Amino acid sequence: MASDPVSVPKRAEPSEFDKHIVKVLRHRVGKDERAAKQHDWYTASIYALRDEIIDRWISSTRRTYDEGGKRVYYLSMEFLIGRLLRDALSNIGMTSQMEKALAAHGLELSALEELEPDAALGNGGLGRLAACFMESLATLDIPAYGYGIRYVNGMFRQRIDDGWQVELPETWLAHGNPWEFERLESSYRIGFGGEVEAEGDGVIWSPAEEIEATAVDTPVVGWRGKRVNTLRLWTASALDPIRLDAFNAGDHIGALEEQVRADSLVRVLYPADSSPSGQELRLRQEYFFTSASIQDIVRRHVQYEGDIRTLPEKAAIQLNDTHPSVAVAELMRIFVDIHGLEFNEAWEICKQTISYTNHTLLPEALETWPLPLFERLLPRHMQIIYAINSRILREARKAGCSDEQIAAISLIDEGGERRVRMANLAFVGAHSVNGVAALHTELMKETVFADLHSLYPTRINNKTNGVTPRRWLQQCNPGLTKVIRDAIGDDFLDDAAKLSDLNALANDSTLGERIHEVKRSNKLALADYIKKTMGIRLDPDALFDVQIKRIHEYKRQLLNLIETVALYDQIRSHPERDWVPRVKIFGGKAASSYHNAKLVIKLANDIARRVNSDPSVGGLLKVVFVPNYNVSYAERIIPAADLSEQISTAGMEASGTGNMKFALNGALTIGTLDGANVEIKDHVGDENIVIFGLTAEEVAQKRANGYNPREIIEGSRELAQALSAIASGVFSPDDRNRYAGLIGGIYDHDWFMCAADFDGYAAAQRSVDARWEDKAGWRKAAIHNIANVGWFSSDRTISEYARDIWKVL
Ligand code: T68
Repeated sequence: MASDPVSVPKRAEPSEFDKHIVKVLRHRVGKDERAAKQHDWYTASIYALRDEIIDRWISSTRRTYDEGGKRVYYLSMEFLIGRLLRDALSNIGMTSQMEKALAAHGLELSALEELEPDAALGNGGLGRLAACFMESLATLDIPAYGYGIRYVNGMFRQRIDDGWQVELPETWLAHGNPWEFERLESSYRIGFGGEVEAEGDGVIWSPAEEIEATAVDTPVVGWRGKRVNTLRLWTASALDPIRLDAFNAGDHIGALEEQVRADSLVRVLYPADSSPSGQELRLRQEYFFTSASIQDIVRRHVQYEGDIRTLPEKAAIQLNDTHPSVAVAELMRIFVDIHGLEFNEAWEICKQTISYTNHTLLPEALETWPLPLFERLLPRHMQIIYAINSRILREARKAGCSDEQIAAISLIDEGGERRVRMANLAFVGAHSVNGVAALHTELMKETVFADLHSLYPTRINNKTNGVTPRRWLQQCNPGLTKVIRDAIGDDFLDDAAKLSDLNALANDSTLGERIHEVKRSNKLALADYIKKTMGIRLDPDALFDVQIKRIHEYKRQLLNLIETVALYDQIRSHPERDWVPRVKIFGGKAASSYHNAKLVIKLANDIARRVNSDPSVGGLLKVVFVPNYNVSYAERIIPAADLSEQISTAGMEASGTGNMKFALNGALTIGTLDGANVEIKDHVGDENIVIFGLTAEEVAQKRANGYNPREIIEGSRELAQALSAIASGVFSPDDRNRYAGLIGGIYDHDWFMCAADFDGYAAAQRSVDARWEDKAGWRKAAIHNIANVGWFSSDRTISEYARDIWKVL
């Protein structure tokens, strides 16, 4: 049906907007409305909407120039923006206009929305946070640019073949991208390699290779369309796309080599999260987009302000993790080599301009580069880093630091192969270094940055993450939004903190009933989708227990699976008990090189196959691993969840943001005292969240004092049985040894402490069952969750960055 021409029913006078869409369809898409296919209408709808957006975009930009305001620049390797049509329509307030206009042609907006590819230019939380921040910046009327890379292939598409993850390229640009504007006039040269020579007082860097970066802009519409900001993504091309001399001499491939090298820079997103890849191409990508962004920022400043020295008054540059931290050296290079500033003065200006956000404490995730590679690719930057380092280390020595402390502070890791420490570079080059949840920030001070923190004790600060309530409540859950509006009015639409008015209504059984009905209909919609796409039938009255996120050992999908197996055993051993029917939903991608994470996906699928086909569980337990989890899938699943799994080993999840989205949609959390879970608990109240497991402090103590998982397993019959069932091949009869190594790891070291937390987790799950049986109690807890997580709006987070770090509010 999708490609059929759409028949035109008789209708009333067309609206102005309707006329506009038809005009766009003819003149820009080049189609007659009688012959237009769904996809033509989709393109025309976006173009027509875009016209509304562009007017506001231009006026937002003009306003910033006229007011001479300070701009925020958010540098991020990743922007996980997902689909934009629904978001833009809703924020600009044109959803029903669009619906009516399309209905006049027999079209449904929701069907056209499904045609939009999901822009997955990110891995997980870090990239999605950047997208939420962009929306909140526009909403709060803060002039801002997001800077990143226009990957041709974003996050891979995940297919599940016989239970195994298979990675396929995702071609989100295959049908063009109606949202983007190429800005050929905004192009910069990016150099790599070559020589550095002294010349007079200064130096000249002559790169061996140069690539051109060109801006491609996407408008970002804030809530109620007040401001439209720019997401500027860089694409790469060769200065000389085809070397005609080589081509004419018969070297047809060699003639195109430069273009191929340029293309490869922006070809793919590195699909590994929470662990940097360490390959040369990655460092090239980092420098490519960082240099283009810094050149663009400096160009804009000098053009309008004249004096480079006033940069910090007009520009705040936020580094999203260390991926753009070469910005510190690049800004210094431009100040010193191009604008002729003296090093010390340049350093002060640099620090005042830059700030850095840390997203992980995992030691293996802290980015470092082999010094020879760095020096070969960026010889001038390496010199600058040495110069910064000598200043910092002299300062440290003066402050009385020990040799050991100096070694930890140094920008160069001297243990073994010498490496450049990007986190230390970002730390010293920034006036603010922030963590993303209160616990994470405290741990930053105590662990990875302990010595830098003692040298610069006021630099580290906390900015607890948030999510945009437009996408994660209003747009993904219109049913719940309507119920809330009926209950407390519209104030919460502009200020999520106002959701707290719901607290007074927590005992209102009519409200509880209405929220329950919305949840049920969201569950039904998800069940329909899963039936249609996977052929698995789900009971919408069962408890939907959901863990969706990147697959990583520290996130402990394995703990959840072990508990699932234990529950399966229990149900079979005690069929006489009143079990709460559960649906366990899993989703997420594993880095392609991450063996254990891929094995966890296979295990989830193996367990699902066995459990779902076992008549003895009688539909009391279903297990589903949804393939290709992405932003759009999250928008379907989160509104349908009853229980949100946030069960990372305490101290390892910096914040989490899915936890906030689930609570906002009325799910209860089962979780550890990790990341932002701690603050969610403080906000919703102890009685409205289910907490279990070791604390971060206890985890650290156990690790320090020798932890013996074997002893714990021997003391827990349920755990021992579940582990031995998995290890012995009960779920993998085709390859009985498949999970021997994975489970063996739990016996031998259990780095993520699944064994230590198992009994607590299983007991917490049974307490969830008991709560579920108390329908009124569950509904009340759901209301308290919705009511009290307004604080986790990214508007609140961005206001704090704006006030404390960027000084723009
Ligand atoms: C996440 N980090 C944190 N990293 O894990 C999560 N890493 O706790 C937090 O809520 C979120 O950031 C936002 O602060 C990531 O998502 C990556 O995706 C990543 C990508 C490349 C390299 C390293």
